[in-house]
Amino acid sequence: MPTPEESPLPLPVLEDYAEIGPLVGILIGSESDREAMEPACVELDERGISWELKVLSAHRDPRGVAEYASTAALRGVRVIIAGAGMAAALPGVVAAYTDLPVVGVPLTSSRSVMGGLDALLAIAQMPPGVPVACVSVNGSRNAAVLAAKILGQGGGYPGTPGRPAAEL
Ligand code: RP5
Repeated sequence: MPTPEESPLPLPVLEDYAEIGPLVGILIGSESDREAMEPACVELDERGISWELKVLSAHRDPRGVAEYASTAALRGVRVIIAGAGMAAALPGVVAAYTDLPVVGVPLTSSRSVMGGLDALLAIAQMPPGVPVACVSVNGSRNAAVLAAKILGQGGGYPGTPGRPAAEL
């Protein structure tokens, strides 16, 4: 049994996440995805919506993805946009770790199958109960527009005190 100091994934201390985060968290599976997500950043900037972008791979850094996704809401993030190519697990894994809405962006790369069909299916074909909103291949601008629309909704999340799920 490892001591807390030896633990490969130390439990987060609440104070570590007390800072106010941006409204939108943008994740990409690789540095090579950055350019394709630029339209989302521009769109959010034009709308005056705060955002952050982090490179976190569901396959290469699953613990990092788990920590980001499970603590994002604590920092004030309200929507997560996740872009990935190929076996694009990132949006789905993020959705597994958070109740925040997740918008997935399937991306093309030089090794994509059928221009990004691989990533499109990987993101859209989520199992019941764990939804990811999926935009078009390389549709990062639409992901930002959708995030803005989500942020524009009032009434809180279903099940929150102001709006019980049973009344929806
Ligand atoms: C995916 O594999 C990434 O999202 C990226 O689109 C693709 C290729 O990644 P690199 O090999 O360029 O890092 O996980």
